Amino acid sequence: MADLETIKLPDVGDFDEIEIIEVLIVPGDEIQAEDSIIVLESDKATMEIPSPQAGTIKSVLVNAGDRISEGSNIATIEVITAEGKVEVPIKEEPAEQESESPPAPEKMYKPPVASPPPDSAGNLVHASPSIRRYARELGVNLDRVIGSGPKGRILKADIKAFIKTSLAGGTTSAGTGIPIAVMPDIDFSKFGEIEAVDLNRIKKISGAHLHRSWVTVPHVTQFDEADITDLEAFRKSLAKEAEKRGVRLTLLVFLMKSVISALKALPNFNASLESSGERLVLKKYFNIGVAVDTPNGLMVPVIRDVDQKGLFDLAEELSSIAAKARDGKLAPADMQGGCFSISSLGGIGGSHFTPIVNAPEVAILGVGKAKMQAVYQDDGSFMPNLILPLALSYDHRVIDGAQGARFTSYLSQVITDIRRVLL
Ligand code: CAO
Repeated sequence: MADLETIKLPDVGDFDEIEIIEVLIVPGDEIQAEDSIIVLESDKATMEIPSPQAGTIKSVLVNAGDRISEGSNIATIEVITAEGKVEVPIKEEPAEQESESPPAPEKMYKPPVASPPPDSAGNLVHASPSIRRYARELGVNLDRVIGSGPKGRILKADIKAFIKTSLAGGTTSAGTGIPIAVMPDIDFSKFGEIEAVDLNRIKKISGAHLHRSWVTVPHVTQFDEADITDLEAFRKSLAKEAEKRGVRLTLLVFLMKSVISALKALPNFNASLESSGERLVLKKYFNIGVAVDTPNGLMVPVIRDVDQKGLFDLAEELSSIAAKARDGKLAPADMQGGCFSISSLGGIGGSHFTPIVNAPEVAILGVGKAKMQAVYQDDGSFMPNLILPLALSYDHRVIDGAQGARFTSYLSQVITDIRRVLL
């Protein structure tokens, strides 16, 4: 006996109108319970929705790009009942498929990628079924292709470019024209016990972004220090007031304000270079990206209009956006519109490090952990002062070395005497 049932979107958590980025089934597919049928993209992560039952897909009621909510119809399925197996149905053509994409009626949810590496999940790759089929036909492992489409989606052109560079002597150019030898796959199990773990989606996306910035932006990092003895005393004097307001006033909010002063004094730092490399877009607004360490990896939410906000408001916003990042609830808009980023590792430890510019921004400030140091005074004595390590990485196409040093000197002066933010 076979029953026709409708598969609906179950409760997927605190989401409404969530976008389908991929449909993994076509009419005629015979699937098992728990086989993935569609892929949804929430604010920051993808979710595969499994079929609750085994059977044969009769019709697919959604398309990639649709937005659906709990209870929305996804597909109809002829389920196998206890009485017997469903008859193998005559395969239908999909009702509404992309013109290029009526996929072969083979199962699309577990693509047999040619020679996949042992850690290949295959199913987290952002690519339409037709692109998956195209890749399979050409023996391309999609895990290795960097997507240039919206949200990192892999396009046909990306596969062609991948094949081209692979054929050109096993080299890849990361889009730069610079041949780079491909890292060979090594079987590390020859040397000892290993475990291969898939990178999550956030790591894959941020990794591709960081890699692009690293190879396309000529970086220089300028190191400096700021004496935060007075600032720390001031911060502590505000601790009670902050507590009453229910916020934690950390050093970072003072640094955000100080950076705004420096951006106003040196406007080339609040800019982006057009891709032609011929024009600089100067920004008249002051949004700061803050690197947040989350269980899923690095995320950089943006705090808007920092110039117009007070310390307590900024502290509140920083803690709520950092919590949102850690809970995986950032919306794409929360990470857009940044002018300059700060990566503060001071709460963790370490001194100077070289942050990677968060392109298309042109500079980023890396902050290390402040330490008490003996500082030479004009009268010949030494005083124990609290010294904060600063590192400014910048795009040398836009910022000259002299400007870089001016920025950190100016910033250091403002941080050392925070009253200067009023200037
Ligand atoms: N020196 C000494 N102490 C510091 C400090 C510094 N540079 N920066 C922060 N601290 C102190 C804070 O003041 C706070 O102390 P109190 O409890 O006395 O107030 C304590 O360290 C903890 O601070 P915090 O890290 O929780 O808060 P924050 O506002 O400084 O930072 C956030 C918030 C979200 C930036 C931080 O939690 C974080 O995620 N940092 C990691 C960023 C990162 O991963 N960067 C690398 C990106 S590249 O891979």
